[in-house]
Amino acid sequence: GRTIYLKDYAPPAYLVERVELTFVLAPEATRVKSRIRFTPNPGTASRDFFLHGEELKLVSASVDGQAVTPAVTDEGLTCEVPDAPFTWEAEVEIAPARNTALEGLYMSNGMYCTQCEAEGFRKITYYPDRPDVMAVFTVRIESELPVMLSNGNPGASGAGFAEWHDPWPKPAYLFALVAGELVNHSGSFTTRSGKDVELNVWVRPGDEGKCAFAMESLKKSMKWDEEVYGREYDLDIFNIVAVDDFNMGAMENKGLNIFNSAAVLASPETSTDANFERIEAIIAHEYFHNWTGNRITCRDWFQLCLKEGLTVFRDAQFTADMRSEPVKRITDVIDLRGRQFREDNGPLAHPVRPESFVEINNFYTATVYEKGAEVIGMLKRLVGDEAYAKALDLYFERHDGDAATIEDWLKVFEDTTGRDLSQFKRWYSQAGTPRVSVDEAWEDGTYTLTFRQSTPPTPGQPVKDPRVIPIAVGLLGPNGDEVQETTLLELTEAEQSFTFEGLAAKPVPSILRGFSAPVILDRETDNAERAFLLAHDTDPFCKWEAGRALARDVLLRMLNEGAAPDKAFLGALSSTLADESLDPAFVALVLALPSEDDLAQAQVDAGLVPDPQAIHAVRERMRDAMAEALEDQLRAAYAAHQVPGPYRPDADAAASRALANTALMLLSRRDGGALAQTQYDTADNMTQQLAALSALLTAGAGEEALKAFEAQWKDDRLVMDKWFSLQVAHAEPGDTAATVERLTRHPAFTMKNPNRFRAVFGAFAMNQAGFHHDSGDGYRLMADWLIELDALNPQTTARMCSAFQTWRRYDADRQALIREALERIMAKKDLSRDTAEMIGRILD
Ligand code: BAL
Ligand code: ZN
Repeated sequence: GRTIYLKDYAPPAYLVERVELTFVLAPEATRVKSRIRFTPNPGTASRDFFLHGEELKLVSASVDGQAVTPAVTDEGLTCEVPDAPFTWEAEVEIAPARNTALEGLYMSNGMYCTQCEAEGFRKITYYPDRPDVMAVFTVRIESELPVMLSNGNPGASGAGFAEWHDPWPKPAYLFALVAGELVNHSGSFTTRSGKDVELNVWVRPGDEGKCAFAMESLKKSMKWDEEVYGREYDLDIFNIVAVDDFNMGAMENKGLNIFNSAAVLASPETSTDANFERIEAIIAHEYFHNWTGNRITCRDWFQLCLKEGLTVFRDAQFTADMRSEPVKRITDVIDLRGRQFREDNGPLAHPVRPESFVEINNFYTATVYEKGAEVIGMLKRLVGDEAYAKALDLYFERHDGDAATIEDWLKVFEDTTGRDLSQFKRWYSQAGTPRVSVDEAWEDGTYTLTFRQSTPPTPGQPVKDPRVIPIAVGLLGPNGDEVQETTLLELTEAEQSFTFEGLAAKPVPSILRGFSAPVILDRETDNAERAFLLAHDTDPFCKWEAGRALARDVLLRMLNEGAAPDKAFLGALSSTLADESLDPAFVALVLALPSEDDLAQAQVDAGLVPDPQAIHAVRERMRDAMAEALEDQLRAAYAAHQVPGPYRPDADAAASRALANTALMLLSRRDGGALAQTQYDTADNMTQQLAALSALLTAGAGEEALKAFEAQWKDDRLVMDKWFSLQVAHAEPGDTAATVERLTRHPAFTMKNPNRFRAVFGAFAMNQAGFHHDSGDGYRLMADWLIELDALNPQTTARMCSAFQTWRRYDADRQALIREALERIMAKKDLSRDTAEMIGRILD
């Protein structure tokens, strides 16, 4: 594959004024006619006319009505054209039924649908498929299917055809088309300026009953974006479609969002609390893209974080407003560390704004999305809420209709605040997670914190410059009272000190409140202080973080020194459980131990080679100890947090269930699963049913329930995904590969459905002790299946390769086994560009 560089960006030679597309749909031979009005770009001297196009059969082409014979390659075509406005017409043939990559126009259960971001439109017709070419689209769809949708507002329709017109200029990646036997759940929304918008959630017949929650989430999102960002919807209609076969979570196509059915269909019987929360967040995310992504798009794909970081930040704000702000923040940090820090710390590390790529699909990463959102959170903290709001207003005013860059984005903040953001910009250009160490000094009522920052080398970036790091700090007195409320320190130097005066006694510092920057904080401290902060800190994040650090420390001592489960730690958990002022969701988060991956990384940080099986065993032992020491309290918490009445997916009810089910998981270690069996038998919603099944599997008593679950849900794809995943997640280390292999032989297993593949192999990669079992069976099995999948679906295959990204942290034997697996994938004939790039980077 050829490498594309940010530094090589050149504006397009021709711009598009308008596009007319006609689709005559047929599974094996869809005809796509295009009529495109091109005009020379006054912003560039180049007149090289190039249209992207892949896997297309060109039937005919003309320029201003004169037939032409373009020079066609695998990547597109070139043609002699005038240095003046002209009309290009072409007809191509494509085969959606044979499109297993799920990119471009493809079929899912008899339904036609599209996925064009990032570069899928070029598999539909010849076009300048780059985001800085924005055009007004008119679409005509011809087929006998009852529902035919595209972007924008509906135009004429009749027997066998439907027309759509999108008045807002957009890049081709936001194009969408759907046609099928669909039914809709409809609703409406009146914008703040009084415009009525028709809303629809389109699904396959039978799923009508699972749309209400998505519809409510959409209305909440529309209202929130008006209230918080002053952003109003801009078309007469907003359609959402659920598709079973989809590589991503969802896609923000203008006026026609297409969703993985897992990210939209919800019912109490089939969806967990986590599913409801995720659906609400993804609906919001895609809707918010209408302004941050669609009205203002990206100049080129290197600017992906411009829309994704900002939209993730916005959806996180939304979730915090709809639910619990502290719980959202803590769970986001857990996710960031589990996925983004992991990425930043290995061979796949890249800046929030990458500078090169081979396949852009490989850069839809936790770094671009989640770290991209963290960077915006830091910016907001640094300039303050008021300036942030002003800067955003200016951004929308100045760049509406633009394909913009990170420079444009930072400039609105500079112009609003007068701040120089050149040092801050390093957050976009430097990869790697900064490490911040802190020392304290106390003398005559003056308390000094000295910070040092450094960022380890990452691929292509051996040396890093200091960044601007906002560090929110508070101080607690010896009795636990707060003596210094949260204040923001701006660390800009490699080493810098900050003093606090007039204190009566040496304080206990609460550092990085709210996780004010995506850094690793190194601080020499002891478990007594961690327990003190867990008990007294007023900042929910730092309070939780203290408990997390305590847990990590005692687990590492068990692992590295053969220590017994720490009594003081169990005591701290007991106090947390006893504190009725706490949100039960917070208590559940404190009771959850650091992940196996987290502990493996902590060992690496301590200069040790992690043993995944030993890590697994130690966590099991600690959970047994927790169950034993806390049994009475857990029983009481379980009873106290049963939620009466019909299921509601709101944050309070979900919080109670989270604590009760955390207790249930631990109690199943004491009672052989008796309580879990009772819950399983009486559950009237999926949260309770799945938690009970999980607890039964923990107790080794889940065989019957697994069978019953399968019999009950065999016709529900999304629920069956949970059934597949759970078995892999609960498999013993030595039995995980065999479990995966057995599940791949299940009649309901299919490689063609990304959700099902991920249910099994995503769970496999997450089961660290099983995947990294010293037999090497895990690596071999994963490689076998990635090789198979690559021929069908490169994008999902490439994503799954990240299972191997931590390989250099393991012992020589495991590394040799992994290398062998990776080299075997690399040697596969016709390996996709996507997978080749990923394996190449991992091996490098
Ligand atoms: N733009 C791809 C899907 C999403 O981030 O919303
Ligand atoms: Zn997005």
